[in-house]
Amino acid sequence: MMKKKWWHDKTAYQIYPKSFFDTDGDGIGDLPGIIEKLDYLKDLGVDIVWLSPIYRSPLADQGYDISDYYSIDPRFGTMEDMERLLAEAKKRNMYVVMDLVVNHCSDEHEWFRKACEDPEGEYGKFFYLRKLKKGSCGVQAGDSAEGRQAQYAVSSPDGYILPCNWRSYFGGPVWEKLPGHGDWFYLHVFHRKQPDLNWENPKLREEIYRMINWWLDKGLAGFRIDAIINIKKALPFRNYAPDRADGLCSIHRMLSDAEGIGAFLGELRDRTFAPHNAFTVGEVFNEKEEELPDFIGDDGYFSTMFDFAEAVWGSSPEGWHAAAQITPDDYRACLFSAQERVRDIGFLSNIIENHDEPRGVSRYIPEADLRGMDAALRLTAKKALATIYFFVRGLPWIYQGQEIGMENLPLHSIEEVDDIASRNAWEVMRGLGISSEDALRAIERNGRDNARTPFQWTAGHAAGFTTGTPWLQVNPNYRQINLEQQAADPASVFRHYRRMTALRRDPLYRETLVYGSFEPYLADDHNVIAYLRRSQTLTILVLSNYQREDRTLPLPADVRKVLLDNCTGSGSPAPLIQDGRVALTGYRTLVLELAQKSE
Ligand code: TEU
Repeated sequence: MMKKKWWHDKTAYQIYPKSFFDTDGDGIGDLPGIIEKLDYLKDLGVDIVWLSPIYRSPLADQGYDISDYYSIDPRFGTMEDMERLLAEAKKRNMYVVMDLVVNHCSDEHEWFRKACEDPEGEYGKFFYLRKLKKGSCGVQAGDSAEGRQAQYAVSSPDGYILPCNWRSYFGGPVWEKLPGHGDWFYLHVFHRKQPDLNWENPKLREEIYRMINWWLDKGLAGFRIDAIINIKKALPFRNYAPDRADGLCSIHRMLSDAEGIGAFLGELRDRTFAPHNAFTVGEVFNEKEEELPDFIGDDGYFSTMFDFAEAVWGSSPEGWHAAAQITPDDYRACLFSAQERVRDIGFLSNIIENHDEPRGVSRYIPEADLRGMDAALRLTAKKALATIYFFVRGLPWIYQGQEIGMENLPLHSIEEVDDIASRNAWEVMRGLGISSEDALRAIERNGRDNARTPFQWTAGHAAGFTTGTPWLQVNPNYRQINLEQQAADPASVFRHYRRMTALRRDPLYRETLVYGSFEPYLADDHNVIAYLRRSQTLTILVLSNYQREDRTLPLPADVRKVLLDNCTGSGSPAPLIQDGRVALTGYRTLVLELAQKSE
């Protein structure tokens, strides 16, 4: 039995500050806006709030490129605002975690500026810098290891042979010329304005720990930890067989070779998080199977980590145009395999979307279904998805706007797109000859702007997000989808989320919903997504007819009580339960308390 932790029975929420609520009319969300909305979040049933980065930044990657870890970017507010937010959250028994972005910093950080001044000095060693030579690439030097290395080598546009042929997550080689130098280059696995920090250097690690402790001493409850698996590179730098015509290979290929990240993560935990009993959630892709207990076990590197099984399903190394669209059965398989994988090792953090992903309702409800639905069925389907992910074992996260069923943003031209990942995907697809129409559709389905359009508070100007001009366009559906309208509608997605958080907190059911076992039900039944949560005293069944067609489904035991019905408030008749079966209309989803087996 895992050790009980203070955060296990909580509900968490991710705020993307730039698009949450703007109080000074500059079209950018800010800290005073978050403070103003704390009561809204409390009423929704939120306990833990993660803020995407608000540190000083040039916003080359929307704040995931930090130029000063110790200050708040003036666009979002001041350190006084931050301290006020911490105090106001505390008054409401809410917990604030910030984004910890330490695989890289901004190229405008003073460390990097000093590295440019003296690449061989102390700050040059905070990064991966290499003095390179010109030469010819692709030389065939036999099939020796060196030969293969040589044959995959790539060079910079001006002929310098690069230390490795890895491709940045945002496209192109991971090596960029060091500003002010002709033959010095620096590594960046993300954007060229995000130079990687050299975690092999203990002096760099000490600086990072000092900063983390400074923030934890301020009263932060913990951190969401950005891209952390990338801090351990497979060294020395080596080439891998290219996986595209650009001669480069995916970072994931290198990460599968990287060994020993635990030394860094264990030291990080022991020097910062553990002494503060901090809550931490790792953004971890590519972890190795055997590492799971080390990552999120009782004394793991992190308290929890996100389940990305559903988010990464169907992605293709070729590009966004080749990504497969997930079906309900695929979604169920991902959800269940993630639960099976973690079992009693620890707690996953469960999501249907975040600031890097498309809107969950546009991804996990089949596009054909969603398009053909009338408004009522659309609502039912959104609440079905909400119920299914919310009650699996682990910590449920709501991403801003998810609670009102915000949808993907329709696009008419690449000019509308802000996201650097989407713009890179556009170049890749167009370079492969994909039509601009198909490339734009692929960006609509996969782009990060989908989750970054302003929160839709009202049907008024700019959806009530700002009195000015929003930094990114508001989704044109804001008159149909906004909080003000949904708060007054008992059948709305918002009111359903509020019922879900209330059920999770209900003293009668909390123990079972938090610590109960997870047991798939009807796991092979096409378009049915159902599972049991069992404790010593209670059995709860989550049962979803996840399709448009009606279904009558068998029940594993007598029903004692309908705890939640995604058609509440919609005028639909109560579900017909008789002879051990339940009749469910399209996307009807129920949470049922069942008679215990012994009864
Ligand atoms: O993302 C890490 C990451 O690797 C994936 O989310 C994905 O590869 C990336 O979003 C590109 O599509 C984190 C942050 O969540 C993301 O917003 C940042 O862009 C990235 O790290 C760099 O800090």
